[in-house]
Amino acid sequence: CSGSLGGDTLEKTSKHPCYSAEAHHKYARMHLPVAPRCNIQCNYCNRKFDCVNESRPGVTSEVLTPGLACDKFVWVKEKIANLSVVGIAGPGDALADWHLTRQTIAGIKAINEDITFCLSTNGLLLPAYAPEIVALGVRHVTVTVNALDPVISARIYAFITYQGKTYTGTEGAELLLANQLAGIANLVAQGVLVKINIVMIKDLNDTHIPAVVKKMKEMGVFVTNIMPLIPAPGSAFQHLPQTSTKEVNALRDVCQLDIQQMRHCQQCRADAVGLLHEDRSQEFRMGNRSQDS
Ligand code: CLF
Ligand code: SF4
Repeated sequence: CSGSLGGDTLEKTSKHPCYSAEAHHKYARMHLPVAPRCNIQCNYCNRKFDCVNESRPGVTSEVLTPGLACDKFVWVKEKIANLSVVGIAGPGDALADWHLTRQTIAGIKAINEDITFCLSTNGLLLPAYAPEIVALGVRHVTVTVNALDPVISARIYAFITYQGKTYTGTEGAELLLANQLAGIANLVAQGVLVKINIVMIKDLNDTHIPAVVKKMKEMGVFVTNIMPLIPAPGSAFQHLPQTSTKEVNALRDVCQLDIQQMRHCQQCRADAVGLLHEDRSQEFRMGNRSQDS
């Protein structure tokens, strides 16, 4: 369905610094860290640190309530005129406490109708919330899909918690993948531009990634973003090597034949503010706000 993917969405995409390589020098994004909890455990993540889905491993400086997030949006928008995107990328999963993410988006929409919203998620709860996400007007969603093969996934995810039950091994991996695929299909069918993040882990999912990319292309996603593993301190993968830029670029070159590759990702913090290559998160801490007048 392209009915909901109107000129408005395309114009917003042209000003989205992650979805448009041209836009990333000109337009800023801000992440609002309103989603601290997660419903799965990736072996590369230590939840005391930011979500590796969308961030480098560093402690998010603050977790905000939806009300404070709206205040922060007003503050940042006043100071950064070219702010085009508000993203929710953890520090946990944007859908694990959906009511917080929903309230934040609804609150900001009431202040500024034109801002573009963006969500990043592991996808476990997409089948449950895709209709609401679309109804809220969100047209840019990132899903991290690290593998299709449940045997490989079982080595990446320690457990999945879903509807009050915890699943491990291939059982958990199959459940996560089924929900990711159903959620992505639902979003694509409703005109949402889906970006797929893939964490490249040497000797684990690296040779499998081209198959993941092909499947995502078949599903109609907009772009795939292969990112290097940054093993978070304290995580199960903390002793694995960080994937090099050279290795990531070589794999992107292979996958580029199937679908466009994002190559300018900065693996941002969950409270990142500014252009992608600048980190103004500390300048815009709510805790510092009283000194900024
Ligand atoms: Fe944030 Fe992610 Fe939206 Fe961008 S980041 S939720 S799509 S607004 Fe961008 Fe940062 Fe890479 Fe993410 S550079 S980590 S891809
Ligand atoms: Fe960490 Fe994000 Fe994985 Fe959750 S989805 S365990 S927050 S990297």
